[in-house]
Amino acid sequence: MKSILNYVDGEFVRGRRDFAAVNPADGSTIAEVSEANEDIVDRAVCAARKALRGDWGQFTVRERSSRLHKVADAIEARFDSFVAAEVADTGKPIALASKLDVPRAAANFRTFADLIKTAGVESFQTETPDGKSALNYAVRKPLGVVGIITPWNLPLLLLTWKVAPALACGNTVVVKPSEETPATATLLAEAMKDAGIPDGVYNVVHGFGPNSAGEFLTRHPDVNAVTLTGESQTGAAIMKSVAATLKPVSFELGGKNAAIVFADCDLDEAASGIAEAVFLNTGQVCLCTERVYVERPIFEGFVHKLKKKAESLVIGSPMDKTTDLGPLISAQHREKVLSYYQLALEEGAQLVTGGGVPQVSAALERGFYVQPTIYTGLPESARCVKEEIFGPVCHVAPFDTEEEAISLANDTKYGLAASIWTTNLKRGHRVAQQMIVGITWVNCWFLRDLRTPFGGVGLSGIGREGGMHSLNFYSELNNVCIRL
Ligand code: NAD
Ligand code: 6OD
Repeated sequence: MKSILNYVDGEFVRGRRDFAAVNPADGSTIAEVSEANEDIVDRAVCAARKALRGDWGQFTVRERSSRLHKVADAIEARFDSFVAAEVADTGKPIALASKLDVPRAAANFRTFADLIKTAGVESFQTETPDGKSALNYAVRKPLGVVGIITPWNLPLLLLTWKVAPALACGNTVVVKPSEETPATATLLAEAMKDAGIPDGVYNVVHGFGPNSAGEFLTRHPDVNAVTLTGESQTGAAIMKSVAATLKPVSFELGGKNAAIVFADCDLDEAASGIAEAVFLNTGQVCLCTERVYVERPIFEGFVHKLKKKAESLVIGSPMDKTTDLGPLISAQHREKVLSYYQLALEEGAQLVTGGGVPQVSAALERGFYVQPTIYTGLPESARCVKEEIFGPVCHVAPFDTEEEAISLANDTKYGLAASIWTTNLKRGHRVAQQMIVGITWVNCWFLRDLRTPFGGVGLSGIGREGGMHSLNFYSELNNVCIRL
């Protein structure tokens, strides 16, 4: 059986006990993962602290940038291994991992490698009371040791989305990948070695959240900042854990994202776009749409088209290049999603399609598959309309006016993403600007430019990452004021 070990100070390290990594497509155990106890987490943080004082701390920005490009090269050189590891851990289709997850990991390193070389800082010439002046300018410095905690849905993409800017700013990191998907963070350690990243700069500790590696890391007094992508309640738990040491946090959390479809949209484009937004990665993307509001005159036609899209998705083995929909991440998550499928009916929903477990081949019978599912007819107060389900499911409801659509879309404690579907450009701008979210797409979804602000409002997060926003989170600015 393959072992997945912790990575501390350039060495692979075994913990005191193991837990199983399971392939969601067939329920088989693919590896034994070595859980980091508190001592290993402490060693990782100490190694990261020591590395700040070593070569890494002396590197020029140009040198750091060049090493980060080499990390991207090393990921590309191991492309097939990263894809295979990500597919086995998550059950996502190989086509998706090859098109999205692994290329984005390399792009994350290249983007921040380039950005750090050109990033400016503020400067002001200041008039002083005596009629003379002073010069103020800010100096960018690393925060120190950054604790990075990531989820299972896009494991490598989301890990590198934080590791790349943290390293670009000169920090060292200890990462705690999700217990469900430990493989690619560990493989990244090999890419770091190939790229000449000094030992101790990138460390990996495996384990769970509470009373395990996640909590040991976030409460460690020598960690300078914590960044999390995960559930909103995990953000709340980590906030408590960092409170005693006042660590800065950046949280990218859950969502209950809405799409608004106006009668003047391109109906085929909207149906395709929303099908992707609901079902990509089996609905396990924080940005996925779970609430669709459709202007009444096109409601029936839109539901019909979305149903056809859902029913045409190929459910199957993640290793098959034609598969659109893989399994959910775990048996436990499938129970959760199926319980919402049941709850929707109890809350009065009409089932348009799906609602259960699909027929799959004998080899996949122990996998965690569910059907892509569409409901209509729920009241807005229903739990299925309010709570994040994180599966391939949406509720579609009609609306009559633009104001009503805006109010329905914004009636949530979350605020991550929204999409607007209209051919009226003025309306697109007007409605988009009223969405209470971190990102609004018009006639598209999950179209990313890594320089733009990314984050959420309310239960969807604290802070923004992306481009300069990431550089600002992962650095301390020291303002220097010189009397001239
Ligand atoms: P999760 O919150 O259960 O776990 C995320 C990570 O936090 C894991 O590594 C876990 O071990 C760790 N963790 C859990 N409790 C902890 C604690 N008390 N202390 C320290 N670490 C702890 O999330 P998940 O189930 O892995 O991922 C799905 C969730 O993530 C969904 O809610 C989804 O919307 C959200 N998400 C958000 C974004 C975003 O960018 N906003 C992106 C991806 C996923
Ligand atoms: O594209 C990104 O940078 C990003 N953070 C995506 C998050 C997806 C959530 O599952």
